[in-house]
Amino acid sequence: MNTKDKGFNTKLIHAGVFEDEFGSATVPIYQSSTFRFKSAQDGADCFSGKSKGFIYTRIANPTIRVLEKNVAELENGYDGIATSSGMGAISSVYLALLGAGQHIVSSDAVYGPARGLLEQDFSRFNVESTFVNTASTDEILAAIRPNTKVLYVETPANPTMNITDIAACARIARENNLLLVVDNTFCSPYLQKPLDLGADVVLHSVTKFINGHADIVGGVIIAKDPEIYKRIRHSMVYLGNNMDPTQAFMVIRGLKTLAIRIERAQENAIRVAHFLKDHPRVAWLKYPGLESHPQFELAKTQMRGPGSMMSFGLKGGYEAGRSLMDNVHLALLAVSLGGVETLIQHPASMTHAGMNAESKLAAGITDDLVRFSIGIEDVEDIIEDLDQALAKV
Ligand code: LCS
Repeated sequence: MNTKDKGFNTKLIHAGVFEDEFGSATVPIYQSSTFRFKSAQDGADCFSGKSKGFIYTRIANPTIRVLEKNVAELENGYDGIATSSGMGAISSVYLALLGAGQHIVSSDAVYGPARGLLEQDFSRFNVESTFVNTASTDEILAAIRPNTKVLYVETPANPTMNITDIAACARIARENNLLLVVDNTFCSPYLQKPLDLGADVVLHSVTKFINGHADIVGGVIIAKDPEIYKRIRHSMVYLGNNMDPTQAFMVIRGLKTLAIRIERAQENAIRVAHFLKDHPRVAWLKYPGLESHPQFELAKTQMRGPGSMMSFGLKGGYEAGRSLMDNVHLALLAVSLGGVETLIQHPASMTHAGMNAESKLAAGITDDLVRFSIGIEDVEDIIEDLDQALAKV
């Protein structure tokens, strides 16, 4: 079905889906590592690109292609590349777009290993990196060097909830001949479409909102330009960062409810944010849906809604936060985010523990910061759980 002119929810269900000979209502799992050629010539044609036939699952697979095409359509991109994990997506993009002697400017508050991979590993291959608060265009401009090739942005940033102006970054990227890569994990294409705002590449940890059920790990990359797409697919295939067909099936299943899950989680998050902002034990709260967020206006222009992620600190700092995390019953004390269940975690000692103390502080990942991913439970229950835990702090 051609879904190009259809609405977002219709695309979620039908984009990229092919009709098989049995009329399956859902996408079949092609759990095959390899595919038979019709003839020796057909095999040669598949390898040369003359034929579009499938060859080998690390390169491409019919089930995985459905997910890739679907997400590419949701993001208004040229095509998609599914990966084993969000880090598989990030490492494939770094490998494709950076080389020895080149430089990347990145948001300072990004998912810990996305930064660690540059600082600890790509640095060994003479790739330089600078981390700045990309919410400030001045900081970005000051960091750009003659050898800068990539501007990498996570917005809202994990876990500070800082928001970066994607359109402004796209202008900077164009003027300085850089590629703009946006990690859209915190929003999903339902809330934010970076390619429409001028980004060149968008990527996701589909482990989060896109799959949404805390039962698989995966990633996806979408490129706007065919040449860039080819470069990134090459690095995914050569690194072996591919997704597995059953994993793709699970993500396709989760993806169908993306919009209704996000609407519900966001509705809950708005209620939770209002509860927390007035609570006497809360020192600060950062949620893009509150006017107190420093980039509240920017969030309204580039995000369809404020989403369901928030960070806050308690009076009493880390000790108080730890007590809160130990006393919640409904919210799971766990890393990850974007699932149907409410999760709470402490970035400084968990997701971002790999960063050194100085970098954490500079990026605003303070010791008192507690991160909350609001799920789709009944909001009264989420608030009641928080309320009783806060009373024990
Ligand atoms: N990008 C963002 C924004 C993320 O939050 C994560 C994981 C990744 C990329 C990497 O994706 P993965 O390889 O795990 O699929 N974020 C996590 C977090 O905040 N807690 O646990 C994982």
